[in-house]
Amino acid sequence: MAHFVIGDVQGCFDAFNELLVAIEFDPQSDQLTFCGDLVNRGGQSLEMLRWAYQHRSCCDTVLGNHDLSLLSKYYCPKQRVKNAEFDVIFQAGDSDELLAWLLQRPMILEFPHCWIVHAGFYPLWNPRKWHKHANRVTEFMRADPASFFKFMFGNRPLHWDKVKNKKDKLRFIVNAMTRMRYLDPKTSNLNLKEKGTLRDNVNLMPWFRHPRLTQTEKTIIFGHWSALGLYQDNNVICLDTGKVWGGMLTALRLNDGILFQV
Ligand SMILES: [Mn+2]
Repeated sequence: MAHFVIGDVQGCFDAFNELLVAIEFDPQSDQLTFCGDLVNRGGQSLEMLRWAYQHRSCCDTVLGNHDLSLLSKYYCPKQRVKNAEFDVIFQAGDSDELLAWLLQRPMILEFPHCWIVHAGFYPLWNPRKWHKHANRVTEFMRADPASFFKFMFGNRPLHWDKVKNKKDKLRFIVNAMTRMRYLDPKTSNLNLKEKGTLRDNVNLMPWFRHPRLTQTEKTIIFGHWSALGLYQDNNVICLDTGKVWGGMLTALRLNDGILFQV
């Protein structure tokens, strides 16, 4: 049995199928975990979501910011900003089933040797807290999606210590887990604006370089940061290789660490 982790597909379903061939994926015996952002911008979000749902017995995903954006447009129709690719999903006969499945996906997943999260792990939380905070979000979101998505968007607060109420808390957790790339090295505030390569932002600290994260008991596998691309350090692996921006789609076989790209 092989277990593969796949980076941000973002609706690039043709490339995803090529990758399945390259990794010789067997749904009968293999397992597949996505780093989130299954949908948006690639043009085939419905196909991708449908595939993931139909293979839910052997496949799972953590939620990414684009997945949350799709859910927010579904559960808060009044907030809908135009997105033709999402409209295709809403008009499909199976959209209710697909979105209900997506809403039940976790924010983080833990396996014997790794954690999987869309953007990263906020360094001021320990692994026990990561789970606790991830569960807070999923519990609230599943229980009352319509009110959750009304306050989920926004950049503030930038630091966990600045959290004043429950909404702040949930918004901060979502931002840390699905949007974070850089931190201010002095304050550890989230920087949710910079997206560039490590060389473009030498005055900022990538979240995984925070002193509290230089040693973790498991490898942290994430996506979201296409400018970082395929990145492996001692305890972190980024698998977002920017397929939707003309780059590659990447799979990591956890059994032996072999990478596959199309
Ligand atoms: Mn993302």
